[in-house]
Amino acid sequence: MKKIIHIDMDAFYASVEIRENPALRGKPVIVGGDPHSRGVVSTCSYEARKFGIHSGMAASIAFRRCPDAIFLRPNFALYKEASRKIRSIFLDYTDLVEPLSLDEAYLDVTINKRGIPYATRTAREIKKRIFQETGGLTASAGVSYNMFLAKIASDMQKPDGLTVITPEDAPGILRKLPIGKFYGVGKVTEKFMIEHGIRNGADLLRLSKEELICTFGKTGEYYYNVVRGMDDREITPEREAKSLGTESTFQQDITDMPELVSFLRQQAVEVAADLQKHSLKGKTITLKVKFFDFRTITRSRTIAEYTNDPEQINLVARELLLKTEAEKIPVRLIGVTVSNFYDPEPGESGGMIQPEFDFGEEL
Ligand code: TTP
Ligand code: MG
Repeated sequence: MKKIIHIDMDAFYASVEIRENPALRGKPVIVGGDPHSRGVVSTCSYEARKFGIHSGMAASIAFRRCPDAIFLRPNFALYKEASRKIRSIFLDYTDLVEPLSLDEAYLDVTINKRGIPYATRTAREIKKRIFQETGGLTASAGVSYNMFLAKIASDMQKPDGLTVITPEDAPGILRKLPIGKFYGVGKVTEKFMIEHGIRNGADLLRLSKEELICTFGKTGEYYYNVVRGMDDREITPEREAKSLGTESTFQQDITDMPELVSFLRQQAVEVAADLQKHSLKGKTITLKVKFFDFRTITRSRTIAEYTNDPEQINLVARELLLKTEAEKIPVRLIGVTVSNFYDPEPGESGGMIQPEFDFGEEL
C-alpha cells in the first residue's frame, strides 16, 4: 500500500503577510484586490473567515461584512519565496513531489529518503520544519493510502492539522463528505449534483458506474472509484526545471556591501544544495537585484564548466554584484539562479520550463 501525504499551507498569502507584519496577528486580514473597486478576495486569515469572508468573494462584500478588516494587496514574490522553501523541504523526504499550487503538494513517501518508517511521523516532521524554516508559517497535512484521501485528510483539521485516513476510516468519512468537497467537483458540478439529489458521498454511492459514466463521461468513472476510496493515480513529479534559484527580500533595505556579500554567499550555498539534491549542474549564473525603488536588474555570466559548487557559484555571483550600483543604492532583494543545465539526454525534457520560483512577475 502507498503512503501519500498532502500538504496545504494555512491561509497562505494572509499568513505570509502576518509573518511580515506581526502587528496583524489575531486580526481579520484580507489579501486581494481593492475593496472599493472591483477587487476579489484572494484569501483571508481565519479571523476574517468568522465574518463569512472567503477566497473568490468580491472584496467590496468582504468590506461590508467586516469594515475593520485589514485589506492588503498581494505580494507574490514573498509567496514564491515561501513556496520554494517548502518545496525544498519536501525534496528532503522524496523526489515524488507533485505541487498543485504555490501552497500545496502531494508527496509519495512510500519509500522515503530519510528512512522514516511512518508517513505520519514524516508529516509531523515536515510540518515542524516548515514552521521553523519559513519563519512560523503553518501547514495542514493529510496522510493516507492514495492522493484523493490524502487531500481530503489535509482539509479536515485546518489550520495546523495532521489527519490520517486509514482504510478502516475511509468509508465512513467518504459517506459523510459533502459533494462539493470531492476533488474535481467545482461549483457548477456541485450545483448540478445537488439539484439531482447528490449532496454527499452516501448519495453518490447509490449510483451505478454506468449511470455515472452516462452522465459525467470519464469523470463519472473517477467519481465511482473515489467514493469507494479507490484512486490509483500516481504522483507525477514536477516537470524538469530549467533553472534553480533562490531570492530573499530583506526586512529593511541593505546599503552595506559586506552584508550583501554575506547574504549572497548563503544563497549560493542554498542553490548549490538544491542543485546537488536534484543531481544537476549548470553553466549560467544569474544575479538579480531589486533596489529600494523596485527597479530590478539581472546580470548573468556563463562559465566554462558545469557546476553545482557553492564556492564557484558564490564567486561568480559576487563579481556580478560588485559591478552593480548596490553599494550606492539601497537593496531590497537579491537572488541567485543557476541555469543552462548539463542534460545527459537532450530532447527528454521538452521546452523551456521556468519553475514558479524563478524571477517573479513583479517589476
Ligand atoms: P488555498 O490553499 O485554497 O487557501 P489558503 O491557503 O489561503 O487557506 P486554507 O488552505 O487554510 O484554507 O489557496 C492558497 C492560496 O492561493 C491562497 O492563500 C491565495 C490563493 N488563492 C487565490 O488567489 N484565489 C482563490 O480563489 C483561492 C482559492 C486561492
Ligand atoms: Mg492553503
